[in-house]
Amino acid sequence: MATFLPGAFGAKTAPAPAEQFAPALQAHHDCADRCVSEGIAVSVADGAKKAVDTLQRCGVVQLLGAYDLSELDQFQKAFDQLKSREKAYKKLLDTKQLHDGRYQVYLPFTKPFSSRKTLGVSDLVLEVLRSYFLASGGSFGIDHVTVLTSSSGSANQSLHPDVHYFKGLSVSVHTALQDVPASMGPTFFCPCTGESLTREDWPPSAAIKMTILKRKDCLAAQFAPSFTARGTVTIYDGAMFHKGLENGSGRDRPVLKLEVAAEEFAERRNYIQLASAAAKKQVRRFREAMGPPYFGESRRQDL
Ligand SMILES: O=C(O)CCC(=O)C(=O)O
Repeated sequence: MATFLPGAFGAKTAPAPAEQFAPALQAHHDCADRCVSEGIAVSVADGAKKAVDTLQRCGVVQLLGAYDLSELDQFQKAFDQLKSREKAYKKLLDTKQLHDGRYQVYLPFTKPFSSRKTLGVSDLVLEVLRSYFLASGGSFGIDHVTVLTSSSGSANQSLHPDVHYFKGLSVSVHTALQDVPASMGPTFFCPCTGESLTREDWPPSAAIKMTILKRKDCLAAQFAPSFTARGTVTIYDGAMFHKGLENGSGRDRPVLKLEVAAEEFAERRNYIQLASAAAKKQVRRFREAMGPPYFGESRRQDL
């Protein structure tokens, strides 16, 4: 890549001098240091503004107590029922797309899964998504929803973004279905990464991305929560670098994984191309019900 890029801009183009990126690199370090030292957890009482600020700054935020635990019990009951219907469950199972011991099951568009709150999108989470997607035009809707399991013994993943494009196009909303201690291998993040949508910030953010890909490691401070309580909702931008850590706990780590995309990005990305016909059918139904411009909701007047 290093030899290809200068050629792409013409044979005589000189590479950008390293000092040109020095202030942006310092800003990246400062940003990651702050996210790690202050943490990325926001309580429901702190409100949407703090959550949006953390998501915009760090690329990730954890909302504590954002999912009502009695509703989560209902979710778990319905999911256990789905698992017991072996034939239906198998049709929705995807063992191809995820790596290193992880697999996922697409949820059917049936009650209670067909309610946005059941998917982890409380009014607070909806407000956070609305504010976050404003930077990329304001329109957003569901891409797909699964339960992702990092099974016991799952290996460390390599660092990756979920989408190889700009920030603000795809967001993951992960609800912990069980308490996740460090031994279960939580998701690890390189805060403040992902290519910037703004013209001035794009060159250094792309340079940081290339450097991380080459090093296979964060360039600045890194973050993995030491404990994530059941019902915690973690929201992160799909363009940021992250990886699932090794699950050496002896128990599976299931997460309700909802991906939300800007405008028609879900169609363009086509994440579901490897999914079964049954899974694709359910995803279409979710997209019809919770698609752009506002996750299938008419916007409240007071927002
Ligand atoms: O296991 C995790 O925490 C993250 C999984 C992930 O990022 C992936 O499979 O792409």
